[in-house]
Amino acid sequence: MKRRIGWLFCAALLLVAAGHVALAQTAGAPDPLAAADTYVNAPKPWQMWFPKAGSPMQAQIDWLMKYVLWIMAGVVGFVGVLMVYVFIKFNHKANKVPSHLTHNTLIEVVWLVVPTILLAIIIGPSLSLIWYEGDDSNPYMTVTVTGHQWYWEYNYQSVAGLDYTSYMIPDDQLQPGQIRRLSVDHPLVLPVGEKIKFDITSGDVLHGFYLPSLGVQKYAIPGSIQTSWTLITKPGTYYGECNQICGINHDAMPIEIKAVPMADYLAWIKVAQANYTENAVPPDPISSPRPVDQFAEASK
Ligand SMILES: [Cu+2]
Repeated sequence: MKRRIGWLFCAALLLVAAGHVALAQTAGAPDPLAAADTYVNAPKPWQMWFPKAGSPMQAQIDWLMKYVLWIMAGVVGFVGVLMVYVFIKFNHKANKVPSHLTHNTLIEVVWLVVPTILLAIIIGPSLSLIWYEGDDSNPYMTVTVTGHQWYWEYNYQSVAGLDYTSYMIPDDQLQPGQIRRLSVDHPLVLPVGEKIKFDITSGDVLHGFYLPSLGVQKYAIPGSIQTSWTLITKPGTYYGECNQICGINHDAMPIEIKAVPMADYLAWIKVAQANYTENAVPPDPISSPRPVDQFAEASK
């Protein structure tokens, strides 16, 4: 009897495993998101500077940040050297009789003109970048991004009915290859080389749609739509986070983007329409990190 139950149990396990494999491969078809696994742009421990730019916008932000940083380094270095010089040359011991000079036309002209030139060479590229960031005209497609406590919802305006939620994988359910606190159940899938517009809003409180490697950072504000855009240059997996303190599980709403070539994106749409739309905006998904226990803990 025991042996029979054992066999039955094994058979059931095999059936479940086979079902999972079939689901994962969607009836033997190649995974349309495979191209995104070839390059993973995720934060590293002790990382300095910005992540590697995945879009022209982030490349320009990175360039401007370093450009201003070097100008600042020059100013701070010059003022530092000047101060050390003054401390040594004009201190009480070295310079017993101070000068009573109050005006020097040349110095006054120089300290007005030089900072003006510095501000002018900073404001030029800054304004040009602000205009570039603001130009979300003529996108290939638009995705409405809605922040919720505590998950993201993606609505593809150009694909009827494609509206799904994206939850962080809880630590105890991570699979090999997934990244703790960054991987999600249903990533945002986008084609590479195309301009993608984001309409960003919120269903409850303030959230922040922040994609550091793509140069996107906008608040998600209930009752209003902020727009941004991106153009991903290379197939890969890109990550972001909600960066507006939005409640107890604020840290549990990462953004995972799978950027794939256009043909793969179109293939994925078919898979997503078949599998995602019936699960669209589930009221209580299993992978949802539940705040209930934490509230109970806090009120003990
Ligand atoms: Cu949030």
